Amino acid sequence: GRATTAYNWAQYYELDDTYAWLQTLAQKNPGVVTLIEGGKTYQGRSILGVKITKGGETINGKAKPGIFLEAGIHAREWIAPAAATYIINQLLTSEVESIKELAENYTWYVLPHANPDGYVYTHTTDRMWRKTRTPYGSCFGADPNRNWGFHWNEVGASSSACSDTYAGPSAFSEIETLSLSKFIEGLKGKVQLYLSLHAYSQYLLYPYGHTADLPDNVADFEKVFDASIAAVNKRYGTKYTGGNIYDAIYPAAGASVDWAYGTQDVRMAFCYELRPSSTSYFTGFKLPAEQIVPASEELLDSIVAMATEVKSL
Ligand code: ING
Ligand code: ZN
Repeated sequence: GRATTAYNWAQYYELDDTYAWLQTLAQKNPGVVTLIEGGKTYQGRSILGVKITKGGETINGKAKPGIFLEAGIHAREWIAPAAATYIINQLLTSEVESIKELAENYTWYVLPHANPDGYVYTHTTDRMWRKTRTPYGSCFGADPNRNWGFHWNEVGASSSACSDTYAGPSAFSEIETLSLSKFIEGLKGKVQLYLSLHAYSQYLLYPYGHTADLPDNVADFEKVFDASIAAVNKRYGTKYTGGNIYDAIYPAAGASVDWAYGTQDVRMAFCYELRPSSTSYFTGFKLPAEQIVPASEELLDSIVAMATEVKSL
């Protein structure tokens, strides 16, 4: 429902509430927060996000490297957009030195809701909805994390429109992934680190999903991975595992991180599967709202470590 108190992280929000909050942030932080439209949806919504340029777009006369973060590509994984807005807020307000540096040393592109139609549907009709809402015969939606144009539909995706992992009729059949990919292409040369937030199982994953072959810079991925899962554990003892997508969870082609790494000049791309750890399918996506803050705090700890490690490569 409509927010009656100030936007906070003790509850999950509907799409419009978060979009209104993003708009307020842009108004209140001129020159620092710029609204960005990552794309459009089948039902005509905007994939709204923010570009954060704290202290300007350059550092020592050079363009700052970019960190791109998308969340909510899967509608039911509510912790992902909530953690994304938590990160936006921390980047803008934290007095903690490491977080201030994270905000000031990078240009941030954050899109909390990569699948707005699906997210709205989880609030109105079906809490367990995952896909977009494009009609395909008597079924709806393609999996927007199987629809990207890199080794599309080769493995770990379905050709049945009724499946939760439907790859779509063609690569980028979904306006959400097509328009978002065009937005990312427009950032060519600017993104050093690509992050995708999902839930659940407490995994940190890197390419590839379509093959067991490892990326050529797998040694760098492993270094960054080790530092990141050590950092996520520090505050509350939360255990993450993971590795390359294909071996660590399951073969899956057409994911956003694979496309970013495989087709763009992005050398570091990770997917977080946030809290909870493995539990039943029907409770895993319903992380209690009291856990939004701790889950997001440890995630930000992990991203601080990740950025430090990426910088030293
Ligand atoms: N898991 C991811 C999925 O899309 C994944 C796992 C991540 C696959 C990155 C490919 C690339 O199936 C969830 N829970 O969505
Ligand atoms: Zn997901």
